[in-house]
Amino acid sequence: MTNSIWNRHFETMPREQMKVVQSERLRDVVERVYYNVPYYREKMQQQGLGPEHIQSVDDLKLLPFTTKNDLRDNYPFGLFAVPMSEIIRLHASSGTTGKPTVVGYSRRDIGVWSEVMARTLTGAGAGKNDFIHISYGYGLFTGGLGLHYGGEKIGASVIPISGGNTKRQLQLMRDFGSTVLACTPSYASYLAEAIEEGDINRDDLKLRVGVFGAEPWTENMRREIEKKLKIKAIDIYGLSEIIGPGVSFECQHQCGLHINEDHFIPEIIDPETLEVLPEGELGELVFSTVTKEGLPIIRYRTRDLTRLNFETCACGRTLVRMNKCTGRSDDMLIIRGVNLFPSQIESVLLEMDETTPHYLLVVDRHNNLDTLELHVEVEDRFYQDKISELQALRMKIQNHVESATGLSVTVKLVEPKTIERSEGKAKRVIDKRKLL
Ligand code: DLL
Repeated sequence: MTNSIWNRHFETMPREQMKVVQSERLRDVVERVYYNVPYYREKMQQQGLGPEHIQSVDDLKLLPFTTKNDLRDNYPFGLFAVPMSEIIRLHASSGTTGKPTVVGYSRRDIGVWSEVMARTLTGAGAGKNDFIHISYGYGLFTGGLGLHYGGEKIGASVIPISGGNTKRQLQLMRDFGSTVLACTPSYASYLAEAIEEGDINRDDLKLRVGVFGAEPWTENMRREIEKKLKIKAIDIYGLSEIIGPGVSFECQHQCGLHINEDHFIPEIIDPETLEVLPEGELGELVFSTVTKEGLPIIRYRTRDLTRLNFETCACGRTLVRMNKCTGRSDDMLIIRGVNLFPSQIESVLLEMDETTPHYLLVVDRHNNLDTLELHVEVEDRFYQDKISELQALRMKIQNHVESATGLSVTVKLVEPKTIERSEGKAKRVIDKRKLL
């Protein structure tokens, strides 16, 4: 089961042939949005473009970009390309401000979604004999139902437990003999912690693999989860605007996430100049969906930063791979002129024995100067130490953060288990400057 491929035809297709498939599908989607979505027609007309100008994937760069704001401006259904009678599902992702982004699926779209999720789960080594414990939220968030349909498609026994009530989660995981855990990496590490403390031992569980995504996580965090839960931790990536989970997935080799590029064509652009970057360079990931009917989307700017690798993987898949995303062009904080990704702080904390990866960054501004405060949970056994030792630890963290990021930070040590745990996406930053 381990090295299976769900759709050998598309997942191992020679790259030249993939380009032909993509070009054909691109011509089709451009025609569909041009004639069915006034927003796209107007934007293309403004640039003097008609469907006839887009013949192959090489012409993709001529098309205008789409952003989250464009979706909000057309809230709720303005970018849908089929009548509402053809839409059988709606999901929405909460924005940081204002209106949510609404996405709609036709019956065929749900089929495509199940297909790409079947590839994802098969890539993780799951099959029909597995029990998939889905702790991603069910509801408007795409995580729960996305994994659900994929799990059913591969014939696994799906457990739609959704989030919440960790004690019960562990109990059912043990009683049902769950083998695959699907949740955010932060919830996986929370579960690991709950196992360390609770009545259910790791050895009472049959877990062997985790499919984790929906938020950035580092290699260090992967190692930590793999060690504590004794599983293989697989990274899965996606976003509601493109389909939900199922956009890309790691295989057993854990060396980049295979993009389902017969459905979603990736590009990497410079987020400043918006130029397409040469192969292999780091930049912002942009996707065009070429098979979606309900909400086809052209050159969607994800804000996620990564690079692409076009080499065939050891697993045999020819699908282009993206690197693990550890940052977004817009969750990047700029503090006193220095760029900071929360994942940099996480890496520092994971490398120290005395701390846990649970932290909160509080950014504020006093007298026009940015301030950065880092709240860190200390491992239980260290928290009992003398004040002078804790003081030394505080200094040590400050120094490590400073040398890793070039930023001075005020560290506040907090008691174990006092930083709020998340069952969904972790909240790591409070930026009070935005409220000014
Ligand atoms: O998070 C879909 C999803 C559900 C993916 C379950 C994987 C598993 P949104 O809520 O629209 O959709 O958030 C999308 O989350 O642009 C990334 O910034 C981030 N993200 C998703 N997966 C990963 C990942 C779902 N594996 C946004 N690594 C994306 C890093 C991720 N960031």
